[in-house]
Amino acid sequence: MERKYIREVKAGESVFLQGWIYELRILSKMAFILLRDSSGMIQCIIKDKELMKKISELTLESVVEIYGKVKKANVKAEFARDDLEIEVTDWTLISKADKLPIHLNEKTTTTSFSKRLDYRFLDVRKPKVYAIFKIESTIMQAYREFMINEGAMEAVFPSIISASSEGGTELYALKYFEKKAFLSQSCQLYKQMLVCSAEKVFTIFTVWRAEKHNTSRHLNEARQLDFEMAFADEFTVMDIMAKAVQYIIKKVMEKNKEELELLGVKLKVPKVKYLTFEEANKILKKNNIKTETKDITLEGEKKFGELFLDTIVFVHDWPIKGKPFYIMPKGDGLSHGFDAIYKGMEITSGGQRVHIPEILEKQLRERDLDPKNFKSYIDSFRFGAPPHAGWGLGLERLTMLILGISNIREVTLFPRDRERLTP
Ligand code: AMO
Repeated sequence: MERKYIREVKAGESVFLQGWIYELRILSKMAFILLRDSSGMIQCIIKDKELMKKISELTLESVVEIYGKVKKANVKAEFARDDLEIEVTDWTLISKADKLPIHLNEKTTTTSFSKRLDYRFLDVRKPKVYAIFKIESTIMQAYREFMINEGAMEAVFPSIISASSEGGTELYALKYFEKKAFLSQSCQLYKQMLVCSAEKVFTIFTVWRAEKHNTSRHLNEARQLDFEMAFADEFTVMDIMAKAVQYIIKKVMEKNKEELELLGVKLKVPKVKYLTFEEANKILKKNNIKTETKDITLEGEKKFGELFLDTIVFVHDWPIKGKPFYIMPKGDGLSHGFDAIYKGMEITSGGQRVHIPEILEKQLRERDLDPKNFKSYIDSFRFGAPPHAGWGLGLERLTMLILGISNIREVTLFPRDRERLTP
């Protein structure tokens, strides 16, 4: 008999199911199993004397195969299908689970977050945790879809690099045979090199930042949704970024209705607002929020979340002092760089890039970086380089903000932070 997923079963049919035991209640003459597979959960009832004989072998999270008849029912168990149950005609234990180190069924007891992360491979079996990663999967798929529809080319870039792309202090150094190398902080230099041929480029890229502080919004290993486009300035790509995020959120609303309901999240497709850095700071001052000359403070980002609900706030005309060497200067101390703030947090940095070698060299020197270490990158703009612009959007930041989750580790399957290197 062909295996059926729990989501597919219909009243009246005989089915063969495979899955994990989420809940187990053994009475003297019958047993109730809540069986879970990747598609859902269903109540299974064992009544037959023969089938009850070895029932004590079963443990929570053991893997079983169940044959049974699907019956209409009115099931009250949380997470399980409420309309159907299985009358078991046969079952087999496939893989017995040891005593669980964390509670998956948190009806009465909860587990600390740190311990949950120690056993993340089990933690992800909890319906609400699983829902987060299903949504994150939709976010990545929707991003790909959007970019493919835009006519962008997906590319992969190296994760071992020879020089910093985002400032020297946050690098993980490693030995590369006789040379010194680093883990990539971004694919910035490479996406720019490719955009000079491919015009529109995107990738989902893992970045490593050796930031020492442990905060609820930083990871030492994070993912970025990157985009780069030729013959474009910052305004062209801010518009594309807004549309990408709107598309992603629409897809999550469409594809993850059940997960959003499970997590109690009501989503809205965000509006878009554009502010210059100066306008942004005026608004903050008016609201008694401290401002800085080359960045928006965390408090400021938070304030924008309150003032502009469900809105992507683009702050452009950013001071060049506050932007990396690859951002195009605009004169008057300003730049073609921008940040995007959504629900009170920066989700994206981007801008028009420098495609003129002399300006690049000057900006590198101004930041105490040696142009010699960037030779191949600078050279790539000597052979016909169009003006171009792009951005990097934090995947985990976007996921946590969409879901209203306050700690970035909750939306990271196997987070890497100051303390955590396993699992
Ligand atoms: P930036 O360093 O601002 O820009 O990163 C872009 C976005 O990536 C996310 N992000 C992080 N998320 C979690 N933990 C971290 N440590 C972390 N660092 C960054 C944030 C951030 O807004 N190359 C440029 C982008 C570009 O101009 O194309 C860059 O990396 O959401």
